[in-house]
Amino acid sequence: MMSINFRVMQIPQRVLAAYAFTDESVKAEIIGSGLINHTWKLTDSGREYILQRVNQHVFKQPEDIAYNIDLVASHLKKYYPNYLFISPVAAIDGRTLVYLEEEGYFRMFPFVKDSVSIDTVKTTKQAYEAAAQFGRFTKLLSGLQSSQLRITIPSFHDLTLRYQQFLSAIETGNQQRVKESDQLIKKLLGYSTIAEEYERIKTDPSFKLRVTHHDTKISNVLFDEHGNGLCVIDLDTLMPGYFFSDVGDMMRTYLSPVNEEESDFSKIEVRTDFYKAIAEGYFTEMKDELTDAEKNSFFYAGKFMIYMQAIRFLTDYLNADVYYGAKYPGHNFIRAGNQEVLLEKLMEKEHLLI
Ligand code: GN1
Ligand code: MG
Repeated sequence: MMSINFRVMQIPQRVLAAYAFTDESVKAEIIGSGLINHTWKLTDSGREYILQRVNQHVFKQPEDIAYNIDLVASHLKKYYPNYLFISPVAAIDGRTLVYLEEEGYFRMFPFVKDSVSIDTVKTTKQAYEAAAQFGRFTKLLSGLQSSQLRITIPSFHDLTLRYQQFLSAIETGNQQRVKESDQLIKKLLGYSTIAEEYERIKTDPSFKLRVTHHDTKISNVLFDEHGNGLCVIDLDTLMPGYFFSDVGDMMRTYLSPVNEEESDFSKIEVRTDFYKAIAEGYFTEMKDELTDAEKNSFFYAGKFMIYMQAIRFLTDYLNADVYYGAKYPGHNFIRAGNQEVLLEKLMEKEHLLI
């Protein structure tokens, strides 16, 4: 089969054909650092696109993602026609999701001209702008009942479930790894009050379910050339959720100058001014939407997401890296340890940040 040659994974000829590209004209390069989907940038006759292969092990019903995107697109088009919403490009057959037996699901977006995307938050302005964009997105969709969205990953940010999966992995995972991770396991079990707090929140009616992005890392925001936020992208995990999922993931990924891949934990830091930038950016849009109870849980957002990611990485390590994969032995153990240190650093600054 003819395909474009590719370092990580080839783009099947049939996918290109579905969008009426030919091998001769299209150029492809891999981009993105996501752990779940494959992403390429395509250039064809001067036009640029983003092509993605949806990971079917993680997203069992990719049609649900397409459904959610259509739902949100028509709501925004109707009520906020000036909002920059990036709709998928339809294939020749009119579908926005291409399924090919043996190859899986693919979808494509236009590449927004002159947009800039970044991988690391270097300035407080970037944190502010991103937080404002995610806040704005949820606010503009407040007229849409979040229960209308399809659940693309059941219980995705259900910390109770993640905690139970962690406990099961300790019981039934690779016992060699369990033994070697003893100290980290104990530390993370020691933070179980974070999961208990979530249990309480779930029954508290002052915490609202809203249209929530659930993956607010900085590469999911597009900026213009002046560094102003343009819009958010990657709506795979758009589902009903709590504000602290989005705010917490921003804290998890913007506060420290180094990310979850860093193995030199002495580089992990919580930058107070970046925390403030997230809060200010988010509140410019969401101040009047959030209840008092939610505002009072702003700091909790960071604990919630960092803790959940720490136990998700460690659970995966104990379960032989079946979900995230590993580029070197112990990769998920390092990621989990990194997140545990980040959590400690955040908690140390609690008195400064609330
Ligand atoms: C995954 O694929 P990516 O990097 O966008 C994961 C997130 C984690 C993140 C950690 C569907 O996101 O929940 O926070 O890795 N997405 C899924 O890097 O599990
Ligand atoms: Mg994602």
